[in-house]
Amino acid sequence: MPQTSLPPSLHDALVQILGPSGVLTNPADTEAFCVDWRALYHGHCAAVLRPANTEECAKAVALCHAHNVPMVPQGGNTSMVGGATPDSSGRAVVISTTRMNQIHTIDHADLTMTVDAGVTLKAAQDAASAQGLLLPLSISSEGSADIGGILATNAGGNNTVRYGNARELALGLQAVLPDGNVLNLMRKLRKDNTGYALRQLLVGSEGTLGIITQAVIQLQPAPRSRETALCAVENPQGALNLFAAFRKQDPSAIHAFEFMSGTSMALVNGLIDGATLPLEAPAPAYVLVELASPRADDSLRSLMEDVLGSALEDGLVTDAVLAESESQRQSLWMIREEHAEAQKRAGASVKNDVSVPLAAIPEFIEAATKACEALIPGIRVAPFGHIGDGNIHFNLVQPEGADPAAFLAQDHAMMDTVAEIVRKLGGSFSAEHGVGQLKTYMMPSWRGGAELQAMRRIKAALDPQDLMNPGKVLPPAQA
Ligand code: FAD
Ligand code: 2HG
Ligand code: ZN
Repeated sequence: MPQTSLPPSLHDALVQILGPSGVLTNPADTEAFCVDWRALYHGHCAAVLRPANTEECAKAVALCHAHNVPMVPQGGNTSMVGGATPDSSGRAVVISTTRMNQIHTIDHADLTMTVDAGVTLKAAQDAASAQGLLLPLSISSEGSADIGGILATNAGGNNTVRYGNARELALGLQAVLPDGNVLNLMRKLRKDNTGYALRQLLVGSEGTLGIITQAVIQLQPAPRSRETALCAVENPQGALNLFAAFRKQDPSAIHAFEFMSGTSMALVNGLIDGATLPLEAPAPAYVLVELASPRADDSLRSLMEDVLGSALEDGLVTDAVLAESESQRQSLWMIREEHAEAQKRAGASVKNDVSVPLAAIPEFIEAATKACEALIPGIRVAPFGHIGDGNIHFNLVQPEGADPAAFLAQDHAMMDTVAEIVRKLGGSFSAEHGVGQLKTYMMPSWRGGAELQAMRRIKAALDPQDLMNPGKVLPPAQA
């Protein structure tokens, strides 16, 4: 007998559609799908459904809809906001996209890739790269996060500064709506003004309006030259001044411009094997800058050397190292990409994935640091992030030796303290990770009035039974 709360007739019908390996009910098999990457949320599910294509997905969704069973779409399960974790009731099914994993075509004329939702971002990047092309979105979780997940969350990451968020890359999309109907928007058009932008509505909807099953992603020519440098700076203002210096010379050359505080860098150096700081001495803050171009010439090298040369002379940069090989480049990136993992190893942390206008970043970091240190003595304020986009991961790590649960019990106090400073500076409480279940409580005060009402109406129109990822993004109606 399957261990599930699904009615036997529904279970059998799902097995008919998806095959026995497409319907997991054994808790040992479903457990990993019910906990998030940070292990903040532990849910339960009636089953994990694993459709292999859009048609199977649509049939499974139609059946769940008919039986009033809530559905939680899940890709790589790397959400930072508990977006893909079911609640504790055990009523929902998780619909995992990992078996929808075909790369269909790479089109050199249109510079696009047609791909299933369950293809990991890394597999899609590698396929593009093998054909001399670039899929211009990069995040540290790209080995697990998949195309459906990155579109559903409108992921940002390291190359947003040059190419925009996932939304800007999605030319076409296919999705299964909450009632099982298939919305086919798989067009490859760069111009198509024919009514409401449903594709853009699905992007960033965090699984609450439907399950993305395929997409057409825009590609770029692969870079043929790259220059990468790690720089020590005195403070966030120094990082911004350096950004302005590069931007003044050639904004299109900047492929990544990442900020790391001294505290967050020290955690990486201390907790991640091989992540040694390749500079003379620790600094208050760092920038990882990458320039790239489809041209194979040495103009990028001159650009990097000119800007860094002046910055070193002026004292804006106090030390710098340039990657001299691909392996050195990867070592520099590893230091940046291990920030999330290092903070996970350092104990409990509270994440504030915020954005503010660029000019307000120094004031934001200074004010928020002071406020959080006053709130919790010994707290380790460890900001880093995509400073070129105005997006700072203003993360707060528990005091050394503190009780993680006691620290996390104050998460709303910390989040609200930071958010109020962000609000005053005209920013957003969630820049790239989304709302999920972690931040729904913030929606009424940040997106209240007509904005939240419009969102609720859209949700009610497409999902009147509230079956698709309930409890995510939108707070309960009375809130
Ligand atoms: P999941 O975690 O499985 O799901 C995320 C949300 O999307 C959930 O609400 C889920 O219900 C929904 N969803 C998933 N698949 C579908 C689908 N096919 N159709 C509809 N809804 C779906 N994010 C950034 O933006 N930038 C970063 O730099 C970044 N770095 C990260 C680094 C690490 C180490 C980790 C753990 C996370 C990071 N993230 C980052 C957050 C996360 O990886 C991204 O949000 C990613 O886009 C999620 O993809 P996923 O496939 O894992 O989605
Ligand atoms: C990153 O930029 C991710 O590395 C993770 O968005 C951020 O750990 C975080 O808060
Ligand atoms: Zn990020």
